[in-house]
Amino acid sequence: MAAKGLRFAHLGDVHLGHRFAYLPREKRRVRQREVRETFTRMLEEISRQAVELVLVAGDLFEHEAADKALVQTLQDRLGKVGVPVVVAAGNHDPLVSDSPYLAEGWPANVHVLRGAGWQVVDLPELDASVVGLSHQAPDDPGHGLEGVPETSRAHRIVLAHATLDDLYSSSPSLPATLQDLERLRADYLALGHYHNFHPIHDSEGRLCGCYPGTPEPVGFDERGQHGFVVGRLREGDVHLDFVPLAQRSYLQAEVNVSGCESLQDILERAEAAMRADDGQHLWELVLTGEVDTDLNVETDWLAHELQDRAFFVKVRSDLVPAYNLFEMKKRPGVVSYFIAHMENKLSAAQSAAERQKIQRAIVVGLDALTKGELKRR
Ligand SMILES: [Mn+2]
Repeated sequence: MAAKGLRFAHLGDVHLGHRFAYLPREKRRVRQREVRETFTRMLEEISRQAVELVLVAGDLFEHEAADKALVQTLQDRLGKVGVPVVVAAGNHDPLVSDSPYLAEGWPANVHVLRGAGWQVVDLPELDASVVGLSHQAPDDPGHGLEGVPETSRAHRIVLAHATLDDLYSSSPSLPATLQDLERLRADYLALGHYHNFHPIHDSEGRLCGCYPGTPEPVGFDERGQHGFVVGRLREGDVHLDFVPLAQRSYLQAEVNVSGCESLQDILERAEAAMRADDGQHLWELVLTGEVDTDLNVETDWLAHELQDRAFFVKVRSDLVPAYNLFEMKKRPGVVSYFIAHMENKLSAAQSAAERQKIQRAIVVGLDALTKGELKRR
């Protein structure tokens, strides 16, 4: 007899309690409230979608921010979902001794993976098993992929807060390669840790899991759509629908300011780059190009002037201040010697990063030699 299909929701990295340290205080409160609101809307949407199982792939909340009220809210809301909810702890909500996951009061439908090592939540009514792993500490590298239990139900789901090597290579969370994960023979890989939605395909190109990403984005590298996924497993096939939920987006624009002669010019180009925005989002503007060394590009002032055009604006400078090297080389003495010396280094440079570093060194050196001052460049 063919196994019955399984309809589930997969979410992760909600980061309830995230501090938004880069925002001014009143905007921090707004974003913290929006993270909570989006979590609530997500659970309402999950109820509407009539799923049979909910998978929470870690970083549901941030441990430092987990007060009694937050824990109470989580227990209430997850209890009301009414179907089994399986929760793996991530690096931000690890199972340390005072973890709220170890407190009393979790409803019977919420199965937190509370042990060390790989564990199984057996769900006979769904003919499914969830095999999962929780972080025991923020920097827990995991137990590797040895000793993963066998299961005999029709649907085998693997749930973990884990690093897939090519995505997050610097992070310590359970590093794994696609081949490692394939050895787990999961019908579905419910992963968390990566904050942007990222589908996972097996070596034959078939969809086999995903990172749902943050439902409400929390950082400037979390661009694009944010929400959670509703999935369907049927006879070994995975089908996923992404459900967008986020209230605000993180946007980035490169602003080429070459030729600008004043801060006002730069401001106008930045405003033009943001024209499409309805004023509700969080922007990172990256200034690029070359400007005259006498123009002091104050990124803080620019950000301040742009603040009422969006929810929040941050300005970063990748500018290369430009000296006219051709003219300056004609001067006798140490300046032309310095330029010739650095140009030799430039032509021997092995990478774009090295060239950029040398170009900055030329500017800093010329500041010192011609103006007698060292500026932050
Ligand atoms: Mn996270």
